[in-house]
Amino acid sequence: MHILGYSKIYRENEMIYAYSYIILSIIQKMPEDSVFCRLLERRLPVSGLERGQACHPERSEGSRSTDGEILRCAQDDRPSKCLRFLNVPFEQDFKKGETMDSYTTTQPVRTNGAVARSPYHLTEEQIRFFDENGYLVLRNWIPQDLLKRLQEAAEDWIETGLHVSEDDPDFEDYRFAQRPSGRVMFRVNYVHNKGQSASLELLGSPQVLAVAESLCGPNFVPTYESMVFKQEGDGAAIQWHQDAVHPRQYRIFNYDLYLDPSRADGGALHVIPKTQLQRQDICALTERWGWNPPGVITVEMEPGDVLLHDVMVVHGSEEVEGKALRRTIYYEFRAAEEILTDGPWDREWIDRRLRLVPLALRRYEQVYPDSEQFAWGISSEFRPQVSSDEQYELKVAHGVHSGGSFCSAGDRERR
Ligand SMILES: O=C(O)CCC(=O)C(=O)O
Repeated sequence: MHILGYSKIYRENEMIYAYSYIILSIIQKMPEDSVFCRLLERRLPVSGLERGQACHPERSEGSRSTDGEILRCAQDDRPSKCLRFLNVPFEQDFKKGETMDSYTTTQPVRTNGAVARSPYHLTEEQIRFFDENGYLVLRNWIPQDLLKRLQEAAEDWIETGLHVSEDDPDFEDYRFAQRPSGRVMFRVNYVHNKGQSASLELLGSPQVLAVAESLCGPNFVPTYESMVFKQEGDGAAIQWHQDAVHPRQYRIFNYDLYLDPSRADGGALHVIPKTQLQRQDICALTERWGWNPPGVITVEMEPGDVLLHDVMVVHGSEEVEGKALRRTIYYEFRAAEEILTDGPWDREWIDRRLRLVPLALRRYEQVYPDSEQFAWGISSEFRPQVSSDEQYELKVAHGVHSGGSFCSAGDRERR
């Protein structure tokens, strides 16, 4: 009885597999322009705050770029991949903000029995989320006293930039753009040598360095430091782009600290999760979707919130009218091993950049002696010797940059 029952179920299952196999084979052989495929291909509506499943980068079919890759989104996957509907989770809605908030924490979290090394290190779950989606939000990450010092420093940087003379050696670090309304400043590069130590305190804080160590390992290198801002009333867009494109053997990320609120109706940053896996054809993406690609999220932030973004995740911000001041400090980090493997800088440059870390640690300890300090675990082969000329050490220029992906050279300059 038992054996008979079993073999009956077995036979039934076999029948189901056989039927499924036949149906799959038939679908597989169907031409992509068949009625059945076209029925499957019908785009689902993308509206309001809801977006479809995030995008999958694929080789371009209609791209103007010959060797380029194009963003294929789940909704868009269906036309060219008739069969994909069988295994692509389709139209898995999430609302703007939802994904971000569910991965927001200021608490140390236990994962797989392991405790994050400090409350400021990322947990395994957070790292996994970052790797899958290309971004992670850390809410309320920077303490109020440090935040206030940074806000004051930012005011000073902007004020200095507005009056800097052309013969100042740092003149080029204050970046301006020509808008219809006139010339506006939008960026300050190399913030550490701009007369305010708050940027160095931030760099030396465990809130920054533990995150850098979590994503880049002990030999993390602070590779860029700038402030990007939109002056009050300057609502110019920052077009979709990837900051830098690299072979992805290591993580490279930007640490974006918000000094002001950034809201959806005020030109907040848009991110297209999962686009970080390869170079994207930004022109094709922009042409096809404008600011509404499926899966896009809008990253609403409060002062003290931090967005970590993979330098290859596509991001940008829309033009808005009557926008409030919105300042973001961007620190980029790469592993020393990554730079040695992929360039574009050499070992001496890495050493100069690494010398910023002990300066920053010392400054942080001077200003916040009672706070938890970051224990720097850099390997001995990379540990730098700090010189006594602090002002000289504070600006380590690049000379050359890793190429990103933009739709036009103008966008590269504006970012
Ligand atoms: O702050 C923004 O709106 C975007 C800035 C940006 O993406 C960049 O400078 O690379």
